[in-house]
Amino acid sequence: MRHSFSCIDGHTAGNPVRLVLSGAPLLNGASMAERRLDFLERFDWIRTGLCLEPRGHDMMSGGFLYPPSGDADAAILFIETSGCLPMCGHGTIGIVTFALEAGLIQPRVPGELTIEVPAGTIRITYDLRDGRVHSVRIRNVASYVASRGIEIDVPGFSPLTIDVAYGGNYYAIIEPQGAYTGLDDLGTARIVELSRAIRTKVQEVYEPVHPDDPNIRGVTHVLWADKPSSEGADARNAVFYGERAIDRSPCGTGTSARMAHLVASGRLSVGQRFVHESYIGSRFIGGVEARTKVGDIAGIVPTIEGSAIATGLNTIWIDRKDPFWAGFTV
Ligand code: PYC
Repeated sequence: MRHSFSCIDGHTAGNPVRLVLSGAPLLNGASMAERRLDFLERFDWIRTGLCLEPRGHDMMSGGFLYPPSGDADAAILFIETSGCLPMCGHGTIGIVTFALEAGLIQPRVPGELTIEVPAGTIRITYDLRDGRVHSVRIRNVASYVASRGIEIDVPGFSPLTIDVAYGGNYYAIIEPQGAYTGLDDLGTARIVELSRAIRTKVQEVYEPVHPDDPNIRGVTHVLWADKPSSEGADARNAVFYGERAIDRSPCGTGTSARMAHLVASGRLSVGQRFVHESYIGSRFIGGVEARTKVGDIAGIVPTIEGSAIATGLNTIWIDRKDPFWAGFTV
C-alpha cells in the first residue's frame, strides 16, 4: 500500500520545514496536546517515514495543520526526527509563512493569527506584502527556568554546571566554563558527541515536568551558549536535538528558554531585544514582552521573530513494500 503526502518544503533561517498538506490522519483528543499523544501512539510511522532517512535527514522537521479545538485560527502538530515537539519556533515560522503564501489559512484579523500548538496557544503577527511573507513574530508560550546548577561529569571533557530552562521544550543550557571555551573551539562533530552524552547525564539526574501539563517533561535539547560572532547580535548558540542534529536556525523555543534564563539571572529585562545567532550565523530577533508565572514559578512571555523561504513542492510516498517505509537511523 502506498501512502501519499504532498508537502511544501522550505527552511526557516536554514533549518528545514516540511509542511505536510495532505495525508494528515484523523486524531482523537479534545486539544492539540491530546491529539499529539494520539498521533504518537497510532501514527508515529508517518513522522518517522517523513523525517528520517531515506526521505528525510538528521535535521528534518515540519508539521501538519489541523482545525483548532477552540477559538484559534489554526492548529499545528509538529513532527521532527526526535518526536512530536510540544512547540517548535522555527517550524511555526515556516508553517505560517508557507500556509499564508498558499492561502491555506484565512486570518480573521489581517496580520494576526492565533495558533493552537500542543504546548498551548501562541499569537502570531506577520508582514505579508505582494504575496510573500517577509517576517513572522511569535508570542510564545510562557518560558521559565526549571533548575539551576546541575553538576555533571563528562568523561574526556570536564565537569560541567548546567541550568535547565523551558521555552516550549526543556533545554540543558551550557554557558562557557572549564573546557568549554566557545563553539568554534569545539567544532561540529564534538558538539554533537558531547551533547548526546550531556543530555543522557542530565536525564539520569533530573526530569523537569511542566506544571500545567505532565506530558511535557524531560530534557530533550541541549543549548550551547556563546558570544556573538557578528555585529548587531547579542549572542550565538548551537542547539542540539534528535540524535545528530544541530539546529541551523537560532531555535525559537531555545531562544525563549535562553531569554527566560537571562531574565532570571538579571542579564536581560522586559522590553529588551535579544538578537540570537544560530550555529550558521542566521538570526532571530527575540524579545521579552512581560513577566509571568508558570504554575507558581516566575517566568516570561517571550517573542521570537524570523523569516522562512519555501523551496518547492514535494510529493512523498511511503510504500509498505519499501523495506525502509518507516525510515531508519544509523
Ligand atoms: O525552533 O523551536 C525551534 C526548534 C526546536 C527544535 C528545532 N528547532
